[in-house]
Amino acid sequence: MSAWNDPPGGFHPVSTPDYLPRPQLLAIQLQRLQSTVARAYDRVPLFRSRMEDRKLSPASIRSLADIGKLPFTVKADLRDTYPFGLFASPMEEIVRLHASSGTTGKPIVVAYTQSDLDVWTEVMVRSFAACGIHRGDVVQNAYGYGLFTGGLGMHYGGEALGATVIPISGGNTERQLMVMQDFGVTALCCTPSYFLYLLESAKEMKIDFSRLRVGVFGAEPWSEAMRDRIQAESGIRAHDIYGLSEIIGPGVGIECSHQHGLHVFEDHFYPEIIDPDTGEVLPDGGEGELVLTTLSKQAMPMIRYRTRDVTSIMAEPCECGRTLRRIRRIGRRSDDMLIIRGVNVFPSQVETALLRVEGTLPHYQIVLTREKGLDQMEVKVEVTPEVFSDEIRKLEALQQQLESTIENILGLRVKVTLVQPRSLPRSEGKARRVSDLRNV
Ligand code: DLL
Repeated sequence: MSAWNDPPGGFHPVSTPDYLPRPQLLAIQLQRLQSTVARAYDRVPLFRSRMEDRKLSPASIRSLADIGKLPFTVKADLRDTYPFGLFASPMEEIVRLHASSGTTGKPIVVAYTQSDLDVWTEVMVRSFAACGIHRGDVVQNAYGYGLFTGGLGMHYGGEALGATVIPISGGNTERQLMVMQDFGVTALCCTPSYFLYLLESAKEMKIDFSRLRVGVFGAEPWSEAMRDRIQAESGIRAHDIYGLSEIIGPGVGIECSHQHGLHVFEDHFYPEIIDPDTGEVLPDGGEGELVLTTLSKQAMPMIRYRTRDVTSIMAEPCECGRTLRRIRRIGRRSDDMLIIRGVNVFPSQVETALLRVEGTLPHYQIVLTREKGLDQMEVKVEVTPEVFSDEIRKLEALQQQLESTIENILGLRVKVTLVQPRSLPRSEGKARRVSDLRNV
């Protein structure tokens, strides 16, 4: 790691794997793909049975193109094998667990060996370096610490780079701004929407953070227009960082100084783009769903994981000289997952919560708005006619019960509004449960 710890000026990017000649990179990918497939086949019953169904064995993978023969893995597989069914390492070798939203009441669980954590730290070091962050920088990490991968993933990367990391975690805007000003913060890690909120609050509080130079923003989609606004209003460089728990966490891909597509750390993650309807692999440049295969993960190898994120591969070389291919910024998903203040939410989770509480009808509507750049989520829920005629005290108790049940499942506090029976719009076809007013 010494090359990445060098002080500014002495930094030698050419010694990172970001600049490997493509043939060398492809050889590493093939060798790692073969050992990943062998590991998954030997140790994970679900992968083995799916491969056997297709009359495949690890020996069937002779070239990188052979990856197309392998079955996909989807989020439901993590749910169905909850909590530990996809682990390929014994518990004694697993040193960390994280979790992310599932589609119902239970989260999905992901595991790391020490070697997996080392890989994660390495890709985060390479991500920070690509954003121009180095030793001597003061990095405020406002991603949530805990089961969410944002906090700890960024944290260890920042420390290994040699930067000064402030593990402030999310929330408490006034304290964030005070720290930013008083500690001379030069780099900030948080969701882009939270940064907009910080900007607004800083203006109101007349806080000066002129030393801030770089933002490492991700965990939710954000547009080029939003970047322009952030950069113009704050004078910083705003970099997009992508990742997901199932694959590792933040650090799957990052924008370099050219801010034109995210370089994927292809020596650890193998990207493909498929047509979400047919599963057919699309050529470079075609827009579709990103599918990722881990190439070095031990505790939880993922074979052809369907991310549901829609993007395309940009195969043309980047001016920065990195040989890692890029993906376009992710603007949308091919499923109904919502991202509210960086938290993943499936409407089906809200439904699960409502079904746990008596007195409500399974008619609900999720309304999303944005106030001062911060996402707000309201759930309108129809109550039964009996409950509706109850006294106000009982209705208030029901509303509070719903808010805490939803918070338990989503990990997010939302506003619940009880409405009269039959007052929400009904649709004849597919129910339209989400009204997204964030960008209108
Ligand atoms: O959000 C990991 C992360 C933390 C990434 C901090 C970047 C920064 P999950 O909670 O598992 O992991 O959510 C993963 O969030 O499949 C995308 O839909 C979305 N997402 C993550 N980064 C971006 C991004 C983390 N830069 C899901 N642009 C992914 C758009 C993003 N969507």
